[in-house]
Amino acid sequence: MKALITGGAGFIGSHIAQRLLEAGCEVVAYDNLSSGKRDNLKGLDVELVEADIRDRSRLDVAMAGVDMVFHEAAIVSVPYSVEHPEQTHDVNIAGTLHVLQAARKAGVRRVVFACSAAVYGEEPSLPKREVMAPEPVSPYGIEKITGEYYMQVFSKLYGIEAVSLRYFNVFGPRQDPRSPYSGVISIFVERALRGERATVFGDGLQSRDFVYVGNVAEANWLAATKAGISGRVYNIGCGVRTTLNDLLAMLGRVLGHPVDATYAATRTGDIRDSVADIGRAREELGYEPRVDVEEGLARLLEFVRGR
Ligand code: UD2
Repeated sequence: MKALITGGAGFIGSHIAQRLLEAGCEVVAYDNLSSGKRDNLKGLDVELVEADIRDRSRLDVAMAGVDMVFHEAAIVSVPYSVEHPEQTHDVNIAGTLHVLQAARKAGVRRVVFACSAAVYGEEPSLPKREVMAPEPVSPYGIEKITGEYYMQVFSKLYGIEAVSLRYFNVFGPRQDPRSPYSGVISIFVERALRGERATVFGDGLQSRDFVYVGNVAEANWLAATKAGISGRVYNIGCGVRTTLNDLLAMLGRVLGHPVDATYAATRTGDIRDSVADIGRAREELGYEPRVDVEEGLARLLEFVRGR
């Protein structure tokens, strides 16, 4: 089986690559290296195509003979989308349409789309369930729900099998900690190891469903291989709500010393609370988040220290 991963040299993409190789797939990573890195694929038997998802002709060539596509390429930052909505629209919506069109043209059997919990936005009830009406509060949220609608419409109109996974807050090895737009765990870990204080935007009582990247890679494999789920949407998290203050305490436990934090203003476009109901993924995909947050943090620390 041949698989193509857009954003394959990125954080999540490279973990999917690893999972697919374990399953015996031939893997192509399609990445413009804007945030992805060659290094993320070191030691993996993966063909890297260095190209942009907005480049249809390169996509068409790369899709030849591909059976399944994992569409991870995106500008993933909520605050960046607030500042640069036209650019994120272009990559996250137009880019997704290009990927779907190229996949359709090449006769790809199934596309698995990296959607996001950001689609729930202001919908106040917890935990988040897939049947709730999306209420995005950032351009990023709009872009991800649009991608998801495209998956569903392509599945109905053209018969291409398309499945969306709404990732909650993914963390783990190879997540880049160096940008202000990076995921909070990668930033906190990096700062803690340098003996620097973490900055918490807000009171630290905002909550997220942090999910270790290995669980997400497994969910992708299940979403690519389960029969009869075309057009479906699944939450992928742990189903556990962790506040940023809880996270700091947990990190302190794993590190063996407390992590100091400074509290600053709340970030524009941020949602307050987020936790997934993963019942549908459990039932229909057989998904189980085998690595919990604390174990994931320990694995991340081991990786960062060994680097
Ligand atoms: C994450 C994903 C996003 C989307 C969303 C789904 C990243 C980078 N973004 O957005 O793609 O899938 O989840 O809900 O993974 N914070 C601090 N200090 C810092 C950095 C962040 O307090 O130094 C706070 C931030 O204000 C927010 C929380 O931590 O309240 C999580 O921020 P994030 O950027 O890690 O993730 P989020 O939920 O905005």
